[in-house]
Amino acid sequence: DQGNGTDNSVLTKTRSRTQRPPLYKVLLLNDDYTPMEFVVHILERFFGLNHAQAFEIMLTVHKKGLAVVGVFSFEVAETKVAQVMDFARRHQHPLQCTMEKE
Ligand code: TYC
Repeated sequence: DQGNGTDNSVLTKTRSRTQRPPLYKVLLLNDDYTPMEFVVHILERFFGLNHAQAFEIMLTVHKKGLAVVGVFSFEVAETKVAQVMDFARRHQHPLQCTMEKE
């Protein structure tokens, strides 16, 4: 006791919030020209999806206009986008891939 009338039995704990790094969604956009098989190939090659998963996401993009392919740290998302855009450009397909903060 500090002898000054303060209640030493009351302890206040401040809960510290765990810091998590921001995550980024990688999005694939539809277009009228990129072949479906090419998109499936990209999803298998750069996102480690099996053929069925890749086909399903490709079809979602085709029907809805876009889909989230995966969620990653900034650096990984940036790398995936660059790999997809580079591969599409080298094959002269207009496929677009972007990222956005979750
Ligand atoms: N719409 C394209 C076609 O009919 C297929 C396609 C799917 C293109 C997904 C882009 O991200 C894409 N050939």
